[in-house]
Amino acid sequence: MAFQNVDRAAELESFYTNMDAQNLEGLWRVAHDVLTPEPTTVVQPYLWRWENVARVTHEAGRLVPLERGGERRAVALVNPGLRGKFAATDTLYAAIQLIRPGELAPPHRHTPTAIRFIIQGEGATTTVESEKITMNEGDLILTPNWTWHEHRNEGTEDVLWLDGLDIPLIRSLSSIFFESFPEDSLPLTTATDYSTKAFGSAAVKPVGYKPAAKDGSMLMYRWPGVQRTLESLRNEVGTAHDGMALEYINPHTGGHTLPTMSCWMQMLRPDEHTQAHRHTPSVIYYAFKGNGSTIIDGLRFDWGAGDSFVVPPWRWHEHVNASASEDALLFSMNDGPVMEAFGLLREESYSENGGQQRVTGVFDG
Ligand code: GTQ
Repeated sequence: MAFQNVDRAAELESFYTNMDAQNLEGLWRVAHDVLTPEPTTVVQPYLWRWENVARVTHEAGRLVPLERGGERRAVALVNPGLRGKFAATDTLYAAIQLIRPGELAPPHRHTPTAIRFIIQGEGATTTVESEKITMNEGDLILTPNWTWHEHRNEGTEDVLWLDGLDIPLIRSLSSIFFESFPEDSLPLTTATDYSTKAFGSAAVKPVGYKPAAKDGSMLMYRWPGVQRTLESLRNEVGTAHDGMALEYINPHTGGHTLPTMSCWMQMLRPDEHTQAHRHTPSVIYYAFKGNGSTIIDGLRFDWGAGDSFVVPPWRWHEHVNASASEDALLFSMNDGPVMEAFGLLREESYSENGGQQRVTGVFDG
């Protein structure tokens, strides 16, 4: 009997070696790694301090010219769990982009979709397809999948913004296409800021309006309107897990910001401390105003204006405004629309300890 077992073990071993040589693998050997009871990810919760990111971005401004080939002066936030992947989460990429006075970031288009949240500086514009859009602090500007776009700084100061793209998702689908516009700049056949004129105030649109983007997305959202909405809702209940949270919607469909990404602005009112939850979408946050903390799986990430941080999929998290007098505003993007489209959107509330986590450590970079 023992002899037979040894025999069988030796036979199995050579069977597996043989399978491997033929690029074959048995599910029974890997099932526990593949079919996990819950999502697993190498993405780490992480925070990038504004001070460090800004220093590097300005150094790049001094050292790195803006030219075709490199395309953009964008400093990417690389998740330590995804080194070499040029990604902040499994699906999302974020970067700080700098454009200096007089510079043109050349026209191009690509299948990854981009969002830009303006951080600092006046006088820059983004042209999307044929419409030039002025960029001011707090505005959100979209360049949907395969739309031509270029950026210009026509002012006198450096302009910085947060780029968010679905590059990791589109790469994982091997669907990256990229094309340079054959001329130096895009022809402007639509009025400057036409989208703002058309969609800047009430829930109306010009009769016969056709979205410039092929996927029907909106092109821009102005900060003053978002700010007014937050202010109007200040004394309303809001959400349990995210404070007073707004999603930037596509006014043509009422749906998410973009087919692959949703953008949010959250207001945490003075002393507000949310309940913890976890969900399948991953989120990249940018602290726009104020100071606070986000507790991710017990680790407290303290943030101030300009800091960016990542909440990986399916990790417990809750937010705290550290101030008793000031609001804290968090801009964020998430891959929820993809999750929803494929029936993968799940969310769970934290039920222990009154719905809030015990802090077991503080993130120190
Ligand atoms: O501004 O078009 O951060 O194409 C990465 C790729 C920005 C852009 C990025 C891009 C852009």
